[in-house]
Amino acid sequence: MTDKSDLPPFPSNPHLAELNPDKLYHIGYSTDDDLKQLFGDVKFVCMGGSTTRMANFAALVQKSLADVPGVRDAQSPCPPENISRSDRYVMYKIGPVLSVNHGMGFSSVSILLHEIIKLLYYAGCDDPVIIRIGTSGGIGIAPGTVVVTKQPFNAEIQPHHNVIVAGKVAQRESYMDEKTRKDIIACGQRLDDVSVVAGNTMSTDDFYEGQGRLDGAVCKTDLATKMAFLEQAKDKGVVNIEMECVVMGALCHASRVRCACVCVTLLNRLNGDQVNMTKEQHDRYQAHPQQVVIAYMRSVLTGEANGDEPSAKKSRL
Ligand code: R2B
Ligand code: URA
Repeated sequence: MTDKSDLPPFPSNPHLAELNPDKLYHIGYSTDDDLKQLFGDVKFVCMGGSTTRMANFAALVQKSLADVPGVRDAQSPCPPENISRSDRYVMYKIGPVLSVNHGMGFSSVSILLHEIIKLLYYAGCDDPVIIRIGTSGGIGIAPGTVVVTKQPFNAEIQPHHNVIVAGKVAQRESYMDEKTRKDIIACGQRLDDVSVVAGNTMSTDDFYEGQGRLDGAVCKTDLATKMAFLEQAKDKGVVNIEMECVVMGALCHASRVRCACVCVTLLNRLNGDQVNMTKEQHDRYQAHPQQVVIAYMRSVLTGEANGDEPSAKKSRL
């Protein structure tokens, strides 16, 4: 049972104080569980679209950070087991690292984040950070490049998120944590064979028409319009397109949780729409953000890269 009496008010929803229990339906936990005991040591929530990628990532974290206190001392089974209690999302815990999948697109990532942010709050986690490790389409940069997002943009190339709340469109600010981004980039730049850049990221709720592709089942646009769209995004500093970042930036900013988005580009959209790559190449590219984020987590957990500076925007969860 979670003792809510010690917790500060939740910053973005006063109604939560009245809920007893609060059921986190899509991950299968609730405040009837002792969330502090189960998740109170979580410092990093790493999330990505696919279930398999996040299972593999959990095993990689366990192996790569085996010497790091916290991870080393955690009583994790080998390989880590899925502790999600629902089949909507998978969830693995390796000491202070939670590895979860978020599916594809706004609604899937948003449902997961509402519940993960509440979980972190009820567990009393100290300044946790949520990091998306994913894939994207690049604009004018080489495939395989890792982009750490500066400013998220929506599919209209605007730097905010539009969400429909009870039948009305609400505009929400969407931000990434600046210090976290800089720390991640610094760690990534020390790795051989991985190119890491900072840039703006556009999120769309559709892979095909939303991203200006001409290869979906339905297409009512043309090459010139698509190229103008991509060029306009590029002029605003957008270097990659994916399907979750702007939502993560909005929900985390409103709830005062730090977040970062670390995505590899699979193709250069200025050259085409189809993702044409071998499975080996896909696996190799997909590993790049994981390597960068593992290097970052190592630096935080060992206190080496940050000089133990407090983070710029300390989460109040
Ligand atoms: C990147 O890749 C997925 C679409 O293929 C989507 O989840 C995203 O953001
Ligand atoms: N993921 C996306 O959302 N878009 C791409 O072009 C590639 C991966």
